[in-house]
Amino acid sequence: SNISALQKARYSYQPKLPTALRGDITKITCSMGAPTESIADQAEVKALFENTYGAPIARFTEGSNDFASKTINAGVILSGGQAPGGHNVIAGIYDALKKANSSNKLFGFLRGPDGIINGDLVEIDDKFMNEYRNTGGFDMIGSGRTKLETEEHFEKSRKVCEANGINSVIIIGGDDSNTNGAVLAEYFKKTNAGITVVGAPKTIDGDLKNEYIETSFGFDTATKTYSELIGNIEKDANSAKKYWHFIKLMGRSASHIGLECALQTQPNICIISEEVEKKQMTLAQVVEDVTQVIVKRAARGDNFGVALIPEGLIEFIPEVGKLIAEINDLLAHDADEFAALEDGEAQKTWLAGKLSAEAAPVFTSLPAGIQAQLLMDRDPHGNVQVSLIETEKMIIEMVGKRLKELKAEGKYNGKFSTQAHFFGYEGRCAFPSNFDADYCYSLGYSAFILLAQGLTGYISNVAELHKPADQWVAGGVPLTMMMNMEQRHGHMKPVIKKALVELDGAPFKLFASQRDKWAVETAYTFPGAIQYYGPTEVCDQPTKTLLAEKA
Ligand code: FBP
Repeated sequence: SNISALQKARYSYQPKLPTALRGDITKITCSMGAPTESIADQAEVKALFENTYGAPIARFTEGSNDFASKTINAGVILSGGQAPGGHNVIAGIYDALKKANSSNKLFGFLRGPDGIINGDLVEIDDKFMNEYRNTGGFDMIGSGRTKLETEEHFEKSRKVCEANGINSVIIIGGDDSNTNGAVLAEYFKKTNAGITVVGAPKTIDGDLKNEYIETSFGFDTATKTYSELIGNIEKDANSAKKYWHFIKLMGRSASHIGLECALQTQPNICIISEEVEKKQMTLAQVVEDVTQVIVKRAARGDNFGVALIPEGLIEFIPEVGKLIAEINDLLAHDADEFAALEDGEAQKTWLAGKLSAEAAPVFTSLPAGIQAQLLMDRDPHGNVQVSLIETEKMIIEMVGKRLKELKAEGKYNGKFSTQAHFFGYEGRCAFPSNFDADYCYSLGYSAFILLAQGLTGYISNVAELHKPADQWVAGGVPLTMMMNMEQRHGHMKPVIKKALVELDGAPFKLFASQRDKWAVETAYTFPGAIQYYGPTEVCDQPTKTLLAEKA
């Protein structure tokens, strides 16, 4: 069979629920708070969400409900990149829905938002569900990056739901997908479609968080997976003492993943993109900082180390960010001219003639390989695909060059042998940690209660996550509350604000207070592999980011 021993054992893991969600599901009710406002641009957001704006925060308490007398048929969508725990959100919805009324049905829309638009769906039954409990990945129903955002999409979705008797939709996704979920909820309400929409916060990047959402699911498992590998590499580096390892870490934009991994493994270097931007650092300065750590360690005879580099770095170096924006514009406007160029060299020459006086020298300073990567295919939105750019190799090459100069000046006398790594996809589909398994199951369970209560335009919410699961506080938060207006493709749009690393936040401060020591000394820590069974302090710990934020 293709079922590993661990997968088999995980099938029987019973995720932990907050106390309020244990027991008889017909004895749970929502206590509603006061009307809410969006975090900014209240008048504009309110005008766009006439029917759903200002809804109260919901918290679950003991009471009674009419779930047993209702028939709820729900459809679930997995949207965007994989994140460990998605299947458990579905399991939480499924179990709550069947407990409330065994004739309720749960459908899975296939391959992401396309499933609801095109009417590709499958009914989930016990056997199908049981094959995916506590497993990683999104292979149960698939995912996709189509954005559910046009009126045509909404109308098609309405028809598909009507044809299948579906009266509730759950969107498991990141900030964009949940923003679109809010717009869909508003549309359904405005058109009296009788379909409610509830979201669940997903992304390994950890950038869907705010006052209410303490973390997005998947971040815990992904960072633990990367930290295991980083710790192992640190051990290897300190054993052989001959390599500097440069590790690029996934996370399209924010550096939460890098920061969390640094707190878990205490590497010599961890670049935080948000700090680079705040300090308006040039690429040369970033390279110099890294170089100086290598020089200091070499002076102690340590010609080895580990450096973490966030995937989004280059776009946060102001001058490189501007260069990329210029290239994006040029490629979009003069696409035909560019396509007619013969080869990479011709492309570079063409570009050199078009770039501004500010951007041209930045382009020239980049290693040839990176120059070529900046000219590669764009994503459907015309953006550079940062996960394809080998930033770790760029840093290695530029640092190597700088070290040669210092050597010639007699300021460095070490050896610089390197290894480059990229940790990304390997963290997105691991078996969810107990934390993510419990959190996701609770999110799914909560999502069902919200929609059974007839609430729409909400995101499922589980808080107090630094405490043991029985003390978690569950409920729902209206999506409009998390919105502000931002410029997107030339238009002002309501969006859920993306959370970047805050330089005055506790996790960054903790890192900043230690990093000079970690830079020079060898202070590595070795988290080891995620443990699913054993003592609580080994198996159920949330991330260091969460613990620092809630301390
Ligand atoms: P989501 O924001 O959709 O959760 O995806 C996150 C992510 O894993 C990023 O960290 C990464 O940059 C991107 O997806 C990679 O996208 P793709 O899977 O399309 O290569």
